[in-house]
Amino acid sequence: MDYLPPPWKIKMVEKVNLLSRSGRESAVKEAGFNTFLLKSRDVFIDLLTDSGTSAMSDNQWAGLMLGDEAYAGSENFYNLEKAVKDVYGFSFVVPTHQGRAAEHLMARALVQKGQHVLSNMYFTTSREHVERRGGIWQDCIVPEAHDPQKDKPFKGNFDIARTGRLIKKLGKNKIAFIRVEANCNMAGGQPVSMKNLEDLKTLAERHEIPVIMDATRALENAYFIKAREKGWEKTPVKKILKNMMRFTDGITVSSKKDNLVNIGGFLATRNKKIFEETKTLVVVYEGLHTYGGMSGRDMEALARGIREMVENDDYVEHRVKQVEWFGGLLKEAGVPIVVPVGGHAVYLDAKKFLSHLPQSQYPAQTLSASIYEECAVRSMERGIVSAGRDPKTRKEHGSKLELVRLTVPRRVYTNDHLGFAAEGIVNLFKKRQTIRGLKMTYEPKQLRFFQAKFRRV
Ligand code: PM9
Repeated sequence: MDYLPPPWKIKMVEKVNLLSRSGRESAVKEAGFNTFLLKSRDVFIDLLTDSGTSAMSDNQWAGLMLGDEAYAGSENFYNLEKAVKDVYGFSFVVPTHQGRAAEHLMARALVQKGQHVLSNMYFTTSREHVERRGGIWQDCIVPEAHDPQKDKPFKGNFDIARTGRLIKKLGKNKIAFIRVEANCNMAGGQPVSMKNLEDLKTLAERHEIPVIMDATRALENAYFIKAREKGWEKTPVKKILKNMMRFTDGITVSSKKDNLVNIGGFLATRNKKIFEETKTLVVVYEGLHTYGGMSGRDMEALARGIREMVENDDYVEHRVKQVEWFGGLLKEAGVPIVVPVGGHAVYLDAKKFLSHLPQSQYPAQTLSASIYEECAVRSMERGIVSAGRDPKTRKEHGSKLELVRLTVPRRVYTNDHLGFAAEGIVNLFKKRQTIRGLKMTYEPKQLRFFQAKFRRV
């Protein structure tokens, strides 16, 4: 059978409200046309993010009751440590309250002022922490990643030749670490191949540069390797995931995604020096090294989520295929999306959708606000606003991609919900010429996309 229905059933539900058109217009205006500033109660279908929005299983909820809230040495920490070791293969684990905290510790431990970090493609918070250390970020992703219409299986791959040239030019001492993001978010949720990971590690090892993976969505990446890379078709996703980790020296993880919890994160490594440094730092910035900002019950739900995501391949297969199905509805109707569809989200190509708007009028921000007005569906801008500014020169980083992300939370929405969202977006596409652009009226200094405000041009 080709079609796999959700390998779970619904035990509890949460009511949502559908606000009237005029109610939505006032709500988004009040939010400064920034979907981050909308109130959750005004949103019918929330595709803002897959971060912390998963539905936990009965087994995870049961785990919450077993929280050991001791300040030190909580039983739940050891369960978490064991789950990370079994599933990801790392012996040293530092818990953090969420992903950016793991990035913060890693950047503090590894980056000296003036050093570079080479990445396939930046993530907002990852780059911010490196730049705060005085580091310089360099994207080295394959060129096809910048072309939303190019249908290639591994658009998250590193451009190995360019990376090699940069290492030669800069010298190994000028490079703090290589950061590879699995299922690369800003590129449209695009995976990295096993071969690319292996080539990257070989190159890095030759120059003694550590490779740190952002493994936030490594499970979904592992599924793509199974589905698309020769030689891996018959291997369980659990084994593929562990094999990916062989080509890294450590990982940072926002557990609010793959790991199926509402809060949490960790970093893990096999490198004793990195472990010692980050373990020292965690007590300064997060909490004791056996809780790192999480409660005991949160760590228990996380330990269970990590095991659950790889119990068999059905969960992740359904997850990725549901996102693909949603993208297919839009593509068939002629709506421009990034292809192939990513692991966690469908990305609309706002440059094409609103081709009458210049990038200075924020097409992706505009489209995201208009989708909400049209059908009460919340999405996220992933374009020039998210790209932000260089902290020194204050010049805009700029962005070749101008995307709107429709992110699918895990185990939360049925295909009915996604069908409703697709229908609203297709209707909007038919009247796209009537949509006016935006002007920014308030810009925060850092990570501006979270809080910036706009008005209609
Ligand atoms: N990602 C997302 O919606 C939530 C915040 S939006 C800026 O995609 C990666 C690849 C992420 C990520 C968060 C983080 C930070 C690190 N790496 O949000 O701090 O996608 O847990 O993780 C968001 P935390």
